[in-house]
Amino acid sequence: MKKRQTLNNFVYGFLLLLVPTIFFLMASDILAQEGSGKIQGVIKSPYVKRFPALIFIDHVDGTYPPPAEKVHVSQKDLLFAPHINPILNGTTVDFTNDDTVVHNVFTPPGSASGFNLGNYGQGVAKSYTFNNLGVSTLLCSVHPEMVAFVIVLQNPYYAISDNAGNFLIDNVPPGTYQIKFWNEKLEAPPQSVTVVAGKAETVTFNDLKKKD
Ligand SMILES: [Cu+2]
Repeated sequence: MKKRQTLNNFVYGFLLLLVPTIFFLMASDILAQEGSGKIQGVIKSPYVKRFPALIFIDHVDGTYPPPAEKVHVSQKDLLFAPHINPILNGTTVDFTNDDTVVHNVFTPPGSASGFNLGNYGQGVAKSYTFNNLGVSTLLCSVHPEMVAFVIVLQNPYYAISDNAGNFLIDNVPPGTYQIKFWNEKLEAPPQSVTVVAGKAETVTFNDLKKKD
């Protein structure tokens, strides 16, 4: 008899915890659906398999402070990694030399931010804080084949296309936006999209031109 009572108490206790948990999860799901929408789409070009594209919202109302932690770009095996670096305005990037040879980091004319971190050897890290919106090309004066990109954004709503050219920007506040396309080889005009809470809007980029 006593054993059974203990079991009953356990079951009641479990239900007392479970029921509010279920309601909480349901409510938070509804709130998430009400609060935001998605932008999904595809880039119709064979180039995006080798050269992924960055899809981003030009401007979203609000302020989006940079992360407290630095972003890391490595120079390893004579490559910059990552190759494409979307960051929020004000973000500091640590550039580390993870090779045994000397590297350099500089941005050519036409970049949103102009800097040259000098030449430095293995194990050394140098930092730069990006305060200009737009694209900065990263080059190494020692190895002309090395190239990468930092794209400084106003807001965190962006995506990099996958192998098939698909992309998804999630948790977007409702509103009408300009969707911009950036790719190192291709260009496409911006598109206007209206994001509705709880819905996914589809954007297709098929008007692609090779950059000069
Ligand atoms: Cu180098």
